[in-house]
Amino acid sequence: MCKECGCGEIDYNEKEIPVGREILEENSKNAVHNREHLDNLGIVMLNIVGSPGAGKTALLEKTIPELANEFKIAVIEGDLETDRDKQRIDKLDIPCYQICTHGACHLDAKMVHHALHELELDDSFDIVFVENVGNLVCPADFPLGEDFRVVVLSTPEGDDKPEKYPSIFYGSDAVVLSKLDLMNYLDFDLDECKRRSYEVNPKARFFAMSSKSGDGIEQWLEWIRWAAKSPK
Ligand SMILES: Nc1nc2c(ncn2[C@@H]2O[C@H](COP(=O)(O)OP(=O)(O)OP(=O)(O)O)[C@@H](O)[C@H]2O)c(=O)[nH]1
Ligand SMILES: [Mg+2]
Repeated sequence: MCKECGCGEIDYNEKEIPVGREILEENSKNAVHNREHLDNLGIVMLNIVGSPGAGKTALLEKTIPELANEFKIAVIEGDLETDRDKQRIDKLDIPCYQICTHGACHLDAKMVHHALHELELDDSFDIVFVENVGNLVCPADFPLGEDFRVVVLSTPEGDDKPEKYPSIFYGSDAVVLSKLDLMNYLDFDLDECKRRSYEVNPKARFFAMSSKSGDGIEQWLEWIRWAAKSPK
């Protein structure tokens, strides 16, 4: 009921906090459980978030072969439908489990818990990459038990995104600016993007790279090597 005029319309200012809070609390508990499970096995988990098409899978396709001699890696893929991303990761010959959310706009810790068990991970593994559902908003509210969250932003999305979607940048440990090879075709200001990212989250490392050409990948790989040995 609308409190402003009593007209019987739904008052969209009313907040149904208890239900939302229960969901988030349940997710937090499951995330803690995932973290304990992985800590016991000595595995570091990275949650890769970003808009649809930002280049998350391409980043994994470029990154994993570079690290395959140093670390044992598994991947959890998240999409609304299809196992297309899993099919791409399968070509790297590493374990991969596809979650289909059938409409949900983000992964939650319970889905990832199930995937971790399906992958039958043991203490021989070092890194699990989770590619979240393409979305620059909702995954920010659903920690999965990861050690690090990485947001992938691509140059065609525009250099203003850290300011416009601050919550996902605020809680991330690293920002990967992808599709650097396309920058000169776009009105994209790299320095401005970096400044905006640091303004929203001074702690997040910023890497500019191209998964196509490989430009800029070395610093990103160095950070992953550090992350793999520095669980939170
Ligand atoms: N030129 C260029 N194209 C890229 C780069 N990275 C990804 N792409 C292209 O961008 C498109 C989307 O890449 P994906 O890796 O599928 O993006 P994604 O974020 O995994 O997409 P969803 O899983 O659907 O959210 C594909 O056509 C890629 O080839 C890059 O660094 N440079
Ligand atoms: Mg993908």
